[in-house]
Amino acid sequence: MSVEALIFDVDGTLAETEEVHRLAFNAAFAEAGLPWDWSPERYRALLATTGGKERIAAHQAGLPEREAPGLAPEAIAALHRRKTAIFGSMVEAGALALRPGVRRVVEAARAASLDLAVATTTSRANVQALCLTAWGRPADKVFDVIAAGDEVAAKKPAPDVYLLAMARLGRAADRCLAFEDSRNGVLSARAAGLRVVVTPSAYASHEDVADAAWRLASLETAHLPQPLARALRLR
Ligand code: XBP
Ligand code: MG
Repeated sequence: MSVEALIFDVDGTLAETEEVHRLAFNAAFAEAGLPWDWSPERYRALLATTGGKERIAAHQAGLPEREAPGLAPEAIAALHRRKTAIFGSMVEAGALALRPGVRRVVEAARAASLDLAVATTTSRANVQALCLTAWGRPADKVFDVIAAGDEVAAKKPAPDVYLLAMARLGRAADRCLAFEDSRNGVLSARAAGLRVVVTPSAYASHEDVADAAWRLASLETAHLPQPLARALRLR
């Protein structure tokens, strides 16, 4: 297996972000005077819709008519901008840590001269916040390429964001490996022709990720499949 580039999902893969996203959504709702407070169970169901704006719209669409506030797309976008700002402050305050093994894999990939990319549904601002706190460096100093949700026509499980990452890397799918945590992410990467390493996140632990080539508990060195460990020169 020839591996020249690693392409990482962010939410759930680099860090267990979804609980922080949930709290940021709820804080933005409270600030806006909306009577919405997503429980972990409700949020787990809502994660079937990728993208924060799309998730808010899906929630509103599922409410009985008399309970729906009738938020137009611009109002949803403004609410989501506030949620992104709250999420950024929470990350800056130390709400997130990298998942086990992630730091070592990224360091080893650099040392082995592999390219590093991000293919995420979330915004560039959120990737930046995570990189600044977890690595103490801006996102473009950690990753060679960043492809984010609002830069593509269709979010995961569509392949668009992975295709964009590969186009920016200038690499074909058979030279890249995708890292994901969820079913929608695995479907997106597979639709782009990529092999996938999946490390299911807390919110995605129940999902069917059988399309991934490898399912691991984490990216700690002991769990890495031989071809990946070899490409990273870890074993
Ligand atoms: C993650 C998401 C994101 C986050 C929130 O999916 O669906 O929507 O929950 O991010 P994946 P925003 O990990 O498969 O990319 O609110 O910034 O959209
Ligand atoms: Mg994810």
